[in-house]
Amino acid sequence: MLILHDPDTLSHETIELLGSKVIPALESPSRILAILEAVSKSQHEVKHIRLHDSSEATFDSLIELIGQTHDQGYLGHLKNVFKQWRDDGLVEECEHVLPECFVFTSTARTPTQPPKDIYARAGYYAFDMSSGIMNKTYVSTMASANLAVAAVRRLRDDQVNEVVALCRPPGHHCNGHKAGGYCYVNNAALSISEWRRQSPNARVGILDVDFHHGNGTQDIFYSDPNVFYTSIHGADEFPYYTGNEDERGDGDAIGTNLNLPLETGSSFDQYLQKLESALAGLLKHEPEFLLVSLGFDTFNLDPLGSFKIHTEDYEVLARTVRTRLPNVQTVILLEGGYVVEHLGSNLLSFLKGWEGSASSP
Ligand code: Q9C
Ligand code: ZN
Repeated sequence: MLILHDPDTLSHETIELLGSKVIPALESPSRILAILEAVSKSQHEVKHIRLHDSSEATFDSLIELIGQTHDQGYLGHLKNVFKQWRDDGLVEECEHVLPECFVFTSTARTPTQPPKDIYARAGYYAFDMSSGIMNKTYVSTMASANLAVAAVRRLRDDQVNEVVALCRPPGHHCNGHKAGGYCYVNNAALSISEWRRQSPNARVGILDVDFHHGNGTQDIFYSDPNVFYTSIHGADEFPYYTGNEDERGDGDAIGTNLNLPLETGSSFDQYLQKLESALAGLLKHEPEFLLVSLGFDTFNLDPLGSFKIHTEDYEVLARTVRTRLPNVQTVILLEGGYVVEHLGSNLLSFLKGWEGSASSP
């Protein structure tokens, strides 16, 4: 299978608040290095893409696509905040911007303008403290986003049925206005925007199998009847305030959002029952394009997840999906997964199940 990587995705390396401790973020460059190491010893084809060396036209069209989802104030913040803090002497070159105060609703109105205070802006454009911004965050985020776009171009140009993009940072927690959960640009939304450039009215399916609810992706497509979003995630886990079954979409998109929270500690058999519901929903939507948000934090040893899923289960997961939705062109984007030593084998297991099922170009 074709796997896309951009070396600039490795530059972002930040901190997070976990419990009461500020620690190096679990979402680290070593995740991608471990995957690259594993796939280099496999039959899969890894293609290195370098946004950095791309034409101005490529860069402009990327910015245009990102602008369809993310607001300009937010994007300007991502691009400039580190330098602003640096120029003001608030951080050293090797340090990180983290928010200290978030938008809250005890006032009668929600703010429509970014706050003037430079500290407050960090909280205006984020919803948690696991989305630090450092010197290279913008470069990596753009490289990651570009992989999501490049994957769709490959689907179309190479006439293949699936492409994997080793996105990093991940994307599914951020919406158009706020970073959070290690995410800065919603890569899934970008792939879909790129798909829609050629098929504006396409019916699209999103299967989110990261351990966490993809609140950002849900937000972005909540009122969009053409996009069916479904997620299997840990119940009552991060991001805590979203992911309930009663979130079903808005207006004429009611019924196109399907949340399937699963008790912490669940087995793979219990997981597969939820997967059946997810697939039934997707099949009914009849997507011409499928986006898989693939997280390996469902793995039994993951520090942030709590499902009892093992390496060989990913093969079954992938086969189950591909058998039910054969021949639908699919982009698979990497989201979370934090046991670095097992990421490679987990991905290989998933790809084995995917490729071993009925699907031919
Ligand atoms: N006590 C992704 O997997 N911290 N993001 C959670 C739980 C943030 C996960 C703390 C976890 C973000 C893409
Ligand atoms: Zn996750």
